[in-house]
Amino acid sequence: MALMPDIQSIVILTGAGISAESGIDTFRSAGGLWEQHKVEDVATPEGFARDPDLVLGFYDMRREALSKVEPNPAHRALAKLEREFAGELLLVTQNVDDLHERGGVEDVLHMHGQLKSALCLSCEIRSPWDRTMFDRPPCPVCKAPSLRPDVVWFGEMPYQMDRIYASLLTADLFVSIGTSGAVYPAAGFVQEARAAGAKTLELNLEPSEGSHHFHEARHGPAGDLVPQWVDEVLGGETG
Ligand code: BV8
Repeated sequence: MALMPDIQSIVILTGAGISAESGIDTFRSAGGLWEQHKVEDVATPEGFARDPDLVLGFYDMRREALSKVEPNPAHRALAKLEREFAGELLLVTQNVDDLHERGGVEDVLHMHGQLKSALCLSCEIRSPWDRTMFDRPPCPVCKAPSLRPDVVWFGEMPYQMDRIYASLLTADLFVSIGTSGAVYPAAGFVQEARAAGAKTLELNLEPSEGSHHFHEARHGPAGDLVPQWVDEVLGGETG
C-alpha cells in the first residue's frame, strides 16, 4: 500500500532492534539482555532494593558498552528525516542508548530514560552521567551517594506520556521500528494512533506481537528498511 502523499505529522517509536546492527543486544533475541538476567532482578524497583550491586553493575556494563558501538544507517536516516522533513516529527524511543543522538537526531524523547543520565534518590535531580555507579559516587548536586540509573523500570511510569499521547492523536503516520511490541504502554501506541486516524507502518526484522494492528508491515534489517523508507517520505529527494 502506498504511503499517504500528504504526510504532515509523523510519530516514530523505536526499540532495541534499531540498535541491533550497531552491536547492542536486544532484550528478547537469543542471548539477549533478558536471557542473561531475570528482568525482575535487574529492571524493577524491587530488584534494585533487593540487590543494588547487581542492578548498578548491570547498568554500568551497558553504559560502558556504549563507547564501543557506533550509530548505524538506520539512526543516520532518521537524523536526515528530522533535518529535511517539512512537517512535524516526534521521535520516541524505548531505548536507553545514545545512538539516536550520536546518529545526528536533535530531539529524542527517551520514554524509558537513558543510560547516560543519573537520578539522585536524595535530591531527585537528574544529571548527565557517563561513569559507573557501582562505586556509589556522590550526586553532582547534593553530594549524597544515592544515584540510580535514570531508566524506567517495570512498574514505573514512562516519561512524557502526555506529550506522546498528544502527538499520537494528531499524527498522520505512526511508524514503529525495531520493537517486539511486548511492553506497555509503548506497545499500545499503534492502536492509539490508528484509532485517531493515522496510517500505521511497522519496520521490523520479523512480525512483532502487534503486527496485526498495522496497515502495512515491512520485514528486514532496520539498516536497510529505514533509509529506504526515509527516501520515500522525502519524496526521493536523496542526494
Ligand atoms: C507501567 C528500560 C504503569 C530499562 C524497559 C503484568 C504484570 C506486571 C506489569 C505489567 C503487566 N502487564 C502489563 C504490565 C506493564 C509492564 C509491561 O508491559 N510488562 C510486559 C512484560 C507485559 N509495563 C511497565 O511496567 C511500564 N510501566 O506500565 O507503569 C504505571 C501506571 C501508573 C503509575 C505508575 C506506573 C514500564 C515498562 C518499561 C520497562 N523498561 N526498558 C532498560 O532498558 O533496562 S523495557 C525494555 O523492553 C525496552 O525499553 C522496551 O520497552 C521493551 C521491549 O524491548 P524492545 O525494544 O521491543 O526490544 P525486544 O528485544 O523486545 O525486541 C526487539 C525487536 O527488534 C524484535 O521484534 C526483533 O525482531 C527486532 N530486531 C532485531 N534485530 C533487528 C530488528 N529489527 C530491525 N532490524 C534489526 N537488525
